[in-house]
Amino acid sequence: MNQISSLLVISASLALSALPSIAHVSYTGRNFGTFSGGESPVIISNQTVSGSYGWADGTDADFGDSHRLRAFRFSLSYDASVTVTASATSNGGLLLGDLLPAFSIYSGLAHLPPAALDHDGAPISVSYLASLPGVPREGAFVATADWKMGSDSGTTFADLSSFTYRGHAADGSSANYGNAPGILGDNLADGFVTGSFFLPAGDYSIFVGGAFYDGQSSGTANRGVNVTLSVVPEPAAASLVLLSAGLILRRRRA
Ligand SMILES: [Ca+2]
Ligand SMILES: [Ca+2]
Repeated sequence: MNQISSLLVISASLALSALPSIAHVSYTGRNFGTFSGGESPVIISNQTVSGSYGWADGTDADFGDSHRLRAFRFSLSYDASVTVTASATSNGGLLLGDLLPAFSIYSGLAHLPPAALDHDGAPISVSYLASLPGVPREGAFVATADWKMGSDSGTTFADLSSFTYRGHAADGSSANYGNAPGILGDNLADGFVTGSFFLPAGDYSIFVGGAFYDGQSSGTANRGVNVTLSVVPEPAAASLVLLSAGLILRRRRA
């Protein structure tokens, strides 16, 4: 390789590493906030996912590329029933007519700015995935179990972000999401899916992506999606809130 082409290669790899971190796991513009009781449902509109298959691709043995999904976050101040709805949209003409949305919820968050953002290609992510038994992985994302991923700042596996699986919902049926065991479809492939989950207080990530397993042939163009979060305190937590409100009232009267 002559000097000019090595320079070209160096600048090309610099350009790659300088790619904006929006391609990595980021919650910017996708934070539902903290729920402490009584909030109205929150909708985050006009989001996109890349390709129609990202979620389904994470149901198989070689995992999936997290760049094909979008990450959302929320926090619960106490135990609650959480309903997540994902709905395909035209999003300014981006709808290609083939987004069957699916999502998974995990306890835990990716690294947040100003820390470096997590991605599948970070050296610590790659060495972690290589350490797992079984087939080589095509990415770090796992749709129906726990998974881990790190940033370019990570040096040991302890630096990885941990996503502890809490549940999922998928649009359609095995006709679109394939035959991996344990997938809960809504049996109506209509671009709409919803699911409810009892979750303890804590910080959560939602990864939303396409549920069309064989959709890789239709490319990675963006598909539009709206995501809604509705939080209802679990009865035990709700009665605790009422109880403490009652105690405050009694104290005030006294
Ligand atoms: Ca896969
Ligand atoms: Ca549906």
